[in-house]
Amino acid sequence: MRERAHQNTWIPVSILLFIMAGTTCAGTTAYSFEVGRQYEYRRSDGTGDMWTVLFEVKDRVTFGVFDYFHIPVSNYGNDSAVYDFYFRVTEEALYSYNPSGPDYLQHREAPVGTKWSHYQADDMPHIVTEITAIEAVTVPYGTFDKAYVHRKFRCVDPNDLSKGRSPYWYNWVVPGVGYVKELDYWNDYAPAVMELVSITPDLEPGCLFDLLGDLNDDCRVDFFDFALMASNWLIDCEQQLVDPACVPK
Ligand SMILES: [Ca+2]
Repeated sequence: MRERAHQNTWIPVSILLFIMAGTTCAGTTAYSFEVGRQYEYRRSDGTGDMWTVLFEVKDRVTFGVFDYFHIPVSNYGNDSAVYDFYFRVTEEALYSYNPSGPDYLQHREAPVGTKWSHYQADDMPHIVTEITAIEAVTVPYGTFDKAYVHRKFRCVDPNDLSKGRSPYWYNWVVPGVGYVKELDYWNDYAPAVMELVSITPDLEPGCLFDLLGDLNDDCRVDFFDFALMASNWLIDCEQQLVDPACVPK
């Protein structure tokens, strides 16, 4: 028993050092961005037109204290235009770079009903986002059991929508993959539908075996799984409903 007790005190200290070193577990971020990776989408609208939209992860840049993926998005409006975006990814969220203030929280993995807004200068400067469902989704790239549905709209005043608001648009975000679908009611030929077709180079397939304790699905039970468990140590979802680690099944 003493030996076991000794082992049990050693392991948490190791985990603490591991976390303090800033190492994150491979495959656990909300998005699968890597420099050189390309995401191909198919977009269509009520006119019957269908076109290809590309997200290309070009390089990484540092603004202030954060690193961002520089991602040019081309042909979103079927017009060959290219727009540069700068995103940073955490284990449960995606932020876009804001040169004049805190970054914009675009997506996060959180319970249904979670709602937030941010300000981006425009005639309707407030963008309101709410997680309205966590559900399965099928797109040409594949079927996923769990996608976070984000419903968004712009408005003049989030506390008084009678002053003016846009139609909704919806995003489906799959943990570990990213943005797989968009449904946009804010155009003349709504809805416009955009779906993920391919990722190049493709993502590594997950483990093909059910292995109890393999939390990051890499076919091994090792220290990475232990660190994942330790990062949620003593969280009680029935007592701490607002903890972002508590995701409804
Ligand atoms: Ca594992």
